[in-house]
Amino acid sequence: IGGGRDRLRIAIQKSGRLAEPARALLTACGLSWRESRDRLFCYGESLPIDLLLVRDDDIPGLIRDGVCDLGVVGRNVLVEQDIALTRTGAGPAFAELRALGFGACRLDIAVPDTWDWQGPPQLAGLRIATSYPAILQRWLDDQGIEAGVVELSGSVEIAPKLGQAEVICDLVSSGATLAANQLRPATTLLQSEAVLAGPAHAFDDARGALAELLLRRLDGVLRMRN
Ligand code: PRT
Ligand code: ZN
Repeated sequence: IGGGRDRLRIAIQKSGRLAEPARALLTACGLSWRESRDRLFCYGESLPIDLLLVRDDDIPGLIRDGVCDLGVVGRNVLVEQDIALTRTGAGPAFAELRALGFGACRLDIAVPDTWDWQGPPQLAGLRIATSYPAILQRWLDDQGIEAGVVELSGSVEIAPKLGQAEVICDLVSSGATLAANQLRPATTLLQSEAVLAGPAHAFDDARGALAELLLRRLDGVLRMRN
């Protein structure tokens, strides 16, 4: 780490929603890899661009620590960790280099479907369950609303039923999960999709040219897909 490297290392999700499309996109950019035995690290063959297969939540931290140079991650995860890091005074940690056109979802406030939704001020004094406390708190601050933020790592949609919160703030794509829990989307905090993330500052060694080459190819592939 540091001191310059001549290979580029990209973190992608090991398994999950973004894993296959991320790999397919990089393959379409002309990258190929030699599979390693532990299948966590893939050595780049056609170009000196390697893959690290990890949990999506670890990707921003790996970029910040310089373990990886770039990552494919949901904007929701990137923004959440960027706000959290910026708060600690370190300054913006990440750059969103490209939106990748897959993994689309929204981070929504959802309320019980029996409620008559009258707008954000209705949330004042309530408890909101979420896995995205930093994005939610920033939005509440912007709106000038004081509400309780209940951080949960999963199963946010059942929090109202369990009495942990009155409303939730969670990712939504089809809306089926909300409907199955007698909730409905009320307002959107963030439009998300998979993005190519990098550090806030440009590379000052051979990785800079590699990253530029990749971005040029990526732009070509994304143009053909749209
Ligand atoms: O193991 P690892 O930590 O890597 O994976 P993970 O389980 O944390 O992530 P994963 O694979 O579930 O999601 C990865 C990324 O996909 C997210 O960070 C988002 O950027 C994106 N994405 C797109 C989604 C969804 N759509 C989505 N629908 N992530 C989660 N969901 C959830 C949603 O919260 C809801 O509970 O899926 C459920 C079903 O959604 P509906 O509205 O279609 O019913
Ligand atoms: Zn995750």
